[in-house]
Amino acid sequence: MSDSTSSRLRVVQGDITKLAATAIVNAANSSLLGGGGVDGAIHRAGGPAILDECRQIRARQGGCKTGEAVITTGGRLPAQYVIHTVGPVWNGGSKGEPELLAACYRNSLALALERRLESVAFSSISTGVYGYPKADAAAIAVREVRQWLATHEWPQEVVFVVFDEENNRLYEQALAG
Ligand code: AR6
Repeated sequence: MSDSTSSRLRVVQGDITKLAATAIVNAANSSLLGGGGVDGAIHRAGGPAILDECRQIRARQGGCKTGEAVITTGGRLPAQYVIHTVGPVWNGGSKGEPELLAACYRNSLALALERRLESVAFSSISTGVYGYPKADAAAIAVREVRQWLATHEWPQEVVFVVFDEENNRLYEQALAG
């Protein structure tokens, strides 16, 4: 990794709803109608404007498929936008989970490029209720974001927001490797 790429990438431990990034990335589900985990926290903190826009997207394109991403307002969040991506449910690893998880990162970054978003903060997609093994998920997240930053100017900065100590350690390891 070049120095210019590593300086555009960091790990922060805490609540993603408090982060003043240009966009934060939500671990949503295909309905786009909200749920528990980070999704629930984002809708609670951001208020009803986010769900309103999710409903409009649903009406237009029928939700969001696994591996894809859509963008809405951040409502009352410090972040301007929320990118909603739908991670794969872990099902043993031979059902295309790694490719789908990688697609979540790439498709979210593609939205950031399209809109020239300065900074994007990712939650650890699929590593909660969806049960993706955390070390493997961290390795995929770091690999995809590094590859993207090495070849694209936007977003200018990416933050991995980890909630728990275990993920913090795993991301630090993945970034050091
Ligand atoms: N800030 C940052 N990270 C968080 C926060 C927070 N406030 N809260 C939880 N995490 P999950 P998934 C971490 O379960 O596995 C929802 O119901 C958490 O520790 O939120 O992709 C959706 O509607 C974990 O590492 O998402 C879907 O139905 C990570 O966020 C389903 O869950 C992701 O955990 C998606 O499951």
